[in-house]
Amino acid sequence: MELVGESGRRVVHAVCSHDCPDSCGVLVTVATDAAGQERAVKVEGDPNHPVTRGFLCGKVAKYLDRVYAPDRLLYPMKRKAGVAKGPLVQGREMEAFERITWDEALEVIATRLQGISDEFGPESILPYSYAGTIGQLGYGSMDRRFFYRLGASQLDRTICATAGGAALTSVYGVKLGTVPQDFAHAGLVIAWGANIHGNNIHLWPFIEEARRKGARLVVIDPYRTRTAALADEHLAINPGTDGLLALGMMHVIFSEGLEDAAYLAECTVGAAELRAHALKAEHAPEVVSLATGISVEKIVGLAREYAGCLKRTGKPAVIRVNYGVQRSENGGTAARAVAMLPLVTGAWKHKGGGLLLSTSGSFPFDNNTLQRPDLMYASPLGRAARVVNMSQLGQALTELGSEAKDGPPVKALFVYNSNAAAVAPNQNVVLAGMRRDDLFTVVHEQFFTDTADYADVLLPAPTFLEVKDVQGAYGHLFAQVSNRAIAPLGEARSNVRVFGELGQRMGFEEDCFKDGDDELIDQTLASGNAWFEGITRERLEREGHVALRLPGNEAGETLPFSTAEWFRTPSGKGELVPVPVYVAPEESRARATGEYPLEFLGRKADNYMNSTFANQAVHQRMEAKTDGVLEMHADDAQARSVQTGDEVEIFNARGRIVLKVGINGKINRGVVAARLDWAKLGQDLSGRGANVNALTSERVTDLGGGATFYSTLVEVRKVERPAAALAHPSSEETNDAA
Ligand SMILES: Nc1nc2c(c(=O)[nH]1)N[C@H]1C(S)=C(S)[C@@H](COP(=O)(O)OP(=O)(O)OC[C@H]3O[C@@H](n4cnc5c(=O)[nH]c(N)nc54)[C@H](O)[C@@H]3O)O[C@H]1N2
Ligand SMILES: Nc1nc2c(c(=O)[nH]1)N[C@H]1C(S)=C(S)[C@@H](COP(=O)(O)OP(=O)(O)OC[C@H]3O[C@@H](n4cnc5c(=O)[nH]c(N)nc54)[C@H](O)[C@@H]3O)O[C@H]1N2
Ligand code: SF4
Ligand SMILES: [Mo]
Repeated sequence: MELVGESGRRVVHAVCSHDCPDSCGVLVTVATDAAGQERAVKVEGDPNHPVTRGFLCGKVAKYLDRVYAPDRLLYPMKRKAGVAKGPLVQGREMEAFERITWDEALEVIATRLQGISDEFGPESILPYSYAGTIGQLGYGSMDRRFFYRLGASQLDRTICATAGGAALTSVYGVKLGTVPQDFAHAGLVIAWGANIHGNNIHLWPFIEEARRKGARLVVIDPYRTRTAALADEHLAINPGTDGLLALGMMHVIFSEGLEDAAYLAECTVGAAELRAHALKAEHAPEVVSLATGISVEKIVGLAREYAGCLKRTGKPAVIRVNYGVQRSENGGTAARAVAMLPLVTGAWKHKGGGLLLSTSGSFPFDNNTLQRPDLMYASPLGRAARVVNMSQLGQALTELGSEAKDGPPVKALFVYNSNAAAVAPNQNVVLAGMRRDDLFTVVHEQFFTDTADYADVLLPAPTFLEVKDVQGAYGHLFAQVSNRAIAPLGEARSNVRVFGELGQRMGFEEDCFKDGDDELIDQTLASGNAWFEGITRERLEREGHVALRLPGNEAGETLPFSTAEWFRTPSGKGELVPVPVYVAPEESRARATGEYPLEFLGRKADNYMNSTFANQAVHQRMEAKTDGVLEMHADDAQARSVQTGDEVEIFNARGRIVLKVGINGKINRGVVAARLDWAKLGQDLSGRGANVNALTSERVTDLGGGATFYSTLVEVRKVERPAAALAHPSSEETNDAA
């Protein structure tokens, strides 16, 4: 979709490719200057998109600052001989790198990967990527083909959503949920571990609409988020205890006969077992209250309000559960328990009722054709390669191939779509691995990130304005094409192009390494699934977005799990067995008191996207109140003789970071919180770059092998600076005092 406007300006339909449920429709205005040079001059929301409705979040509204940032990576580079890997001073990175041509870069990479594969076996090569872009092509297409054909280790992409995904799949068989528009018809909205206002802003107007019609919004989050502050009620739950709260609610529901017996009988298996389990004394509100920190009255009140919603208001209740719940050791079980609630009450039957974790399972993309896992059998391995869990990158880089773990060591690391050095847990071990001289590291990036500082070869990547892609969403049901608005800046090359060219350079003869963007888009849309019927590239190019053909969806009337036909489990029904058994996280106040008595939440920033945007001044200004701050309760601060503005060291056995105390009433006693950002912008006492992930562990979740960012214990102590340091405050400290 391209409209020619006044004075030769073009308006191009694109899609925000950031890892956000909203997948906004975006309109990019492109102007041509006197020299014939094209430049994006405006980025705005597409008013025709039925869910994202013409506005962008604060992060992406300022996108041209990112696209045209003076510190964008625009050329391939290699590390200068003799320069050690490790954090570089911002703005002086070129002291460590020298510019090379693409030809040289591809040649060096192909030669080194071939040599490493010959000597150590192809599994000693590890790709590392996540969601720098969630476009189908950019997220995983040619890159997957390349690494499969190479025989490289497979990466299990667990860092975000696999525990919740496994939970939803175990109960429902598929990741579907209440469509965002229907939230407007709910009588009660529960935001459960979901920072909607910060992370999923396009759901908010539908919730506001429901509230105007009388609905209440209840937020369950240990932290007083923007969402919680705007809600009717905030239940500041103790981290990691959500499964127990859900069971406590079921205890009340079953003991008071508030369940929907007819729906349970028709659409579920295991209702009797779940009922007996929920009614156990250990799930009585009095017991649940002790562990969750929520009063008996509120637990009982919430259960009654939730289950009685339809009767009381004529409208059903809906739960927006988000991934916050599952970043905890037993987060898979917790997410299963929460996901069972609308099965117990039958809320799915009514427009506006149910539960939304993710709608990603609604998009039947053909990933086999797009990613070609069969190419593993054409690799030198001739079999499926070993699988490495991305949430245990530190172990992979430091232990594989040693006595601790067999299999080949990791000798080459290829990072793209990810700032691994900032986002992976147990940062000190990750960085120790990345510092290895014998590790060949390639990083494909837009900026000199924390990870780029460890690269042997650095490749420039484009932003979403510079590439074409097709995209689904995990927060709505519209497929969209993102057209290329402007040519890639400098010598930036897309993920598709880089891996296609590398494949050819390495002598892979399969034609699939020559596929272009349009061919890849056609392939991934051609799954033949009825929900994609009539959705072609040409139509998406014409219309921008097209509604998936789920039953009733085009009229906005799709009601997943309203009847038994929707379930994709082995039994064909909602599966309530095995019953969710609550266990407190090993790393939590409930299980381990003593040395590290505070629960630490290394949370996402409202104005960054994971670590993305954290280096940009305009975003830093928006986040200034909380970036670099340890948010804590006044009592915990007092017990440590610190107050707002004091420098403190937050530490545990894995690492330490230094932040300034902020006592702002957003967190309960016993819990502290800080924001995810770039490691090299912060520092620990020895001056090395570190961020919140210096404190997090590589322990994985009970289901799905996910990261457990929110099961972290720490202690906090005041930093006593030597007098000399205090006498020469940095400019930042001077500003703070002013
Ligand atoms: N502005 C902004 N938007 C984003 C992102 C971002 O970084 N910034 N990231 C994007 C990505 S990758 C994702 S996956 C989504 C995630 O979006 P969300 O699923 O909303 O994920 P989180 O922010 O990790 O967690 C949500 C909330 O869970 C709370 N929480 C922590 N532990 C617990 C617990 O044990 N129980 C409960 N009930 N709550 C808990 C946190 O305090 C947080 O406010 O957002 C996306 N959108
Ligand atoms: N402590 C803590 N840690 C967390 C989380 C948390 O809440 N707390 N959240 C976790 C979650 S949910 C997630 S999803 C992960 C996110 O982890 P990542 O996916 O690594 O997220 P980002 O930090 O946004 O880094 C993405 C990088 O991709 C680059 N990029 C963008 N587009 C392209 C492209 O087209 N090509 C290439 N080659 N690169 C591109 C961007 O410049 C950016 O540096 O972090 C996890 N880590
Ligand atoms: S980050 Fe999310 S809300 Fe912001 S523009 Fe992108 S898709 Fe929309
Ligand atoms: Mo994520």
